[in-house]
Amino acid sequence: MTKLTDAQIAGMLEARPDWSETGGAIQRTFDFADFAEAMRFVDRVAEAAEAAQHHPDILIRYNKVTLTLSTHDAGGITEKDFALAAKVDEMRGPAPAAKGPRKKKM
Ligand code: H2B
Repeated sequence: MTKLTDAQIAGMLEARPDWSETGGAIQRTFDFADFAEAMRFVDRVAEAAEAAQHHPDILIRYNKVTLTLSTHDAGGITEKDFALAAKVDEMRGPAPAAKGPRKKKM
């Protein structure tokens, strides 16, 4: 699997507006009601990762889960990363629009 070019990455990010490129990886943070809901999501991500044999770095911070995806073998971002990002987006749906008072930050 070959690394995508910067132009290809920019094009593919247009289809995944909640993801951003950070230092040779793509990243999205997901918000949940609480820790338990975040952990259920992580469990589903783990299943999708195993099925794809492609595994995101996962940062869990109470009700927030940050997934970071890169293709180590290729030394950058490939279509594999965007394929898993698409799968995960399907599981979660689009980022909820900001509405109402925000929960207190950690
Ligand atoms: N996950 C991620 N995110 N990047 C990789 O390059 C990668 C992986 N490589 N999971 C996989 C495993 C590879 O080591 C196995 C052999 O498929």
